[in-house]
Amino acid sequence: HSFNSAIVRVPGSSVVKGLRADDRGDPSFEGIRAEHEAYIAALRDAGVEVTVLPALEGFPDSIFVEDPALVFPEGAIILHPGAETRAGEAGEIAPTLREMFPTVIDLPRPGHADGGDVLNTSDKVMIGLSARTDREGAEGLIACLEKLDRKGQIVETPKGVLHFKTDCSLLDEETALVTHRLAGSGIFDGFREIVVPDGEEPAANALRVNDVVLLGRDFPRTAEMLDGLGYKVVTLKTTEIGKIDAGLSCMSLRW
Ligand code: CIR
Repeated sequence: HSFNSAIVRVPGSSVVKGLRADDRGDPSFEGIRAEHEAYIAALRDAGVEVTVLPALEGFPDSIFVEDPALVFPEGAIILHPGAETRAGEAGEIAPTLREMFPTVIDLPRPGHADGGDVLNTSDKVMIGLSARTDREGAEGLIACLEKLDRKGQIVETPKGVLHFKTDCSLLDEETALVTHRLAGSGIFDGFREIVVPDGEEPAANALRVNDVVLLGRDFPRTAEMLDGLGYKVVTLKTTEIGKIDAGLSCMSLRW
């Protein structure tokens, strides 16, 4: 979890029409912009050099750059997002990745995979099956990972949950922050599991960056718990992006 570099994309005004499972009303554009700016500042404060890509008005969800690609220091994989309105985001980010990475591999079609379903651990890359990531996409991704000398493992995303990482994140190499519904699933056998308090499920999509853990500000009980365990917690407002089902990992690609 030591990162030097990240890519983000600024939101366009179309972001207020981003996809969501439950409509709680459109988020405010100004609110999203402020949350995104604070996120970039937090990455920079954590020692990350951030490349900021321009807004794409034609793709309301394109601020969530984690989904159309997967990056490692040695190479990048261009994915194939499972939501129809997001599929074109892969082609939009590809030229930047081809410039920045020595190796770039394309996920074979027609499989689908979203980066939000992918959790990179020290010895393997977990790929959660979901409404966005199908078996064909997950298997294709395993083949791409092999070309980068990495091992992939297919896991189940809890039912009704957008992405695998909606419900989990790694706090360090041995510790997973998970929701109650994911805890005890066996997926994190061999890890220490820390369960987010009931009612704060979206807090599980935290983001460990170097020596800090970025956490949504609306989850005070989780913050207090992690603080008590000795983590250096930086809270960020995610109220508006939360209305379009996003947390902290989805707004950047990191390596
Ligand atoms: C979507 O439904 O695709 C976006 N509204 C939210 C994507 C969040 N991505 C992520 O957690 N990796």
